[in-house]
Amino acid sequence: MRVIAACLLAACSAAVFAQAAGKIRVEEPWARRAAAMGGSGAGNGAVYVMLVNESAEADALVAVQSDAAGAAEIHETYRDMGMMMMRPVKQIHLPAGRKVELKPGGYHIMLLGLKQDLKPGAAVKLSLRFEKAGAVSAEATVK
Ligand SMILES: [Cu+2]
Repeated sequence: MRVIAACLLAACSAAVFAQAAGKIRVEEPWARRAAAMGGSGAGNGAVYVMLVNESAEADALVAVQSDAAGAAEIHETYRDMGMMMMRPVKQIHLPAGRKVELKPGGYHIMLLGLKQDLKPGAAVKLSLRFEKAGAVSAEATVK
């Protein structure tokens, strides 16, 4: 315990800060099955998460991968003629030092062609790729 404390206070702190630079924190990812749109077997899901850009540089979420689905896309929700629609976007901009929340009615990660049943409590593994921070793995809890 004493060794760890000394380490944190002295030499290691520089290393810890260096490691944190250019990093994106992926907070509390969660997933749910998407409302059925037609009766196409496999079904889709959506993942929501808080992305925290802890670096002094802007970054962007540019791609997502998940073994739980045939494909994963970054989507935004928009309203057209009073209907809630969604469409893929190339990226989600993450300003330096800011949080961007992916949430119902806004940005989300779309899981297309689920290979895994999204049962509440189950975990969905994801890999989020950021323009500067690179790949960050995350595990979303199904709600
Ligand atoms: Cu979507």
